[in-house]
Amino acid sequence: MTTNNTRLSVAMIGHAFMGAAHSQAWRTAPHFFDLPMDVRMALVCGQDGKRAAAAAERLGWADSAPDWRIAIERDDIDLVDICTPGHTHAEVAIAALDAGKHVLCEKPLANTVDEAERMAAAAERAAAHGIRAMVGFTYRRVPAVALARRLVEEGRIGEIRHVRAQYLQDWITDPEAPLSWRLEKDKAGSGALGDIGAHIIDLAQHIVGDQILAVVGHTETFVKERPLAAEHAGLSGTASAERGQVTVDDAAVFLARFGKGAVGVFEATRFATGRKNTIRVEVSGSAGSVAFDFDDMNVLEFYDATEPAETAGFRRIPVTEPGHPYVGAWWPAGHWLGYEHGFTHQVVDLVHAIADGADPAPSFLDGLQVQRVLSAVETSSDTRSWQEIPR
Ligand code: SOE
Repeated sequence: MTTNNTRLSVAMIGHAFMGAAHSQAWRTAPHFFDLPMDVRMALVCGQDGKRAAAAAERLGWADSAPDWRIAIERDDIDLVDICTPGHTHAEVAIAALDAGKHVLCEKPLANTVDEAERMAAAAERAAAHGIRAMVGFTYRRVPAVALARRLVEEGRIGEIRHVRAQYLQDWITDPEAPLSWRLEKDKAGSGALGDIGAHIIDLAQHIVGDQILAVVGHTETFVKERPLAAEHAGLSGTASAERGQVTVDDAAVFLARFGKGAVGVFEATRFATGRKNTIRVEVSGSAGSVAFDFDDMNVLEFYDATEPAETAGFRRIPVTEPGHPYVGAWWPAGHWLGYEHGFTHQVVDLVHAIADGADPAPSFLDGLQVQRVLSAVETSSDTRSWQEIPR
């Protein structure tokens, strides 16, 4: 249901895994949430015109084009949604913002701090004209994560002491798994660190409402050479006879100090055999703890240290009540949500921010800060030393 005040025509760039997830969000949001704008899925762009046309048909876009520049040139496009690999983000986002188009950009914001700084500067210039930019750290919008943030904000767990965050996958444990673009530094920027480590950095900072000030870490590439991909490969794909160098990390681990004194332990890996997409964040405070596990994503664990010791204990809160963040728009209590709902919530929050003339979160500045943490972890690993995060 929309109130149809103003039209928002969207062009999406890229149509693979993330493109499909974003498409379902744009399709679904107006049907479940009262949006202040009339969203139109106007255009999808991809390098291969035929594949882009097929994606338009399959994913619900009105039109397709073989070049992202067409989205920038078209006057009827109000928002550009970037779902392509990291090396394209800066060029597309800056062109779109400079052309007066709102931008939603997949994470990590960029491949380097320099690119992220230029993107944040473009977002600041555009904001002066009412143009908004958001980075897609989608897991913030899982209701149980939003509830964790709310409880921390309300002081329910007191002063934050510890953050434990893990993002565990295993899709390249097999040394013969092909070398997809996610394993190439010039396309992806980094490996597990930027692809999934970026999510837990954002999640941790978001939940505790604080920023990482310094890190010490180690990155590792376990399998240094792999077969090249025989065909365009995302998380799967077939291998060719030729081999190539893996130029990114397979795993990254680091310790962190937060601004208000908390300490953090982070682990991001594509080699956690048996773990497909496990995200765990646990925060311990002076008055309690919260713990989130994406494998049980509709539940938030909460420990209230102010309860009498004889009955205190971690409680599983099913985050499915209408009063829980985002949940009221969906199903009656007890009917669980999934991976895709976070993307819908992301679109809903972005459309509201645009209509309200407010800065959406996470902003490009937030994306830049995460980029600085990623870069500091790499420098720390290279130099074997603690690294401060520039403010
Ligand atoms: C692959 O690791 C990937 O698709 C990431 O790129 C996404 O950001 C994550 O949500 C799921 O896994």
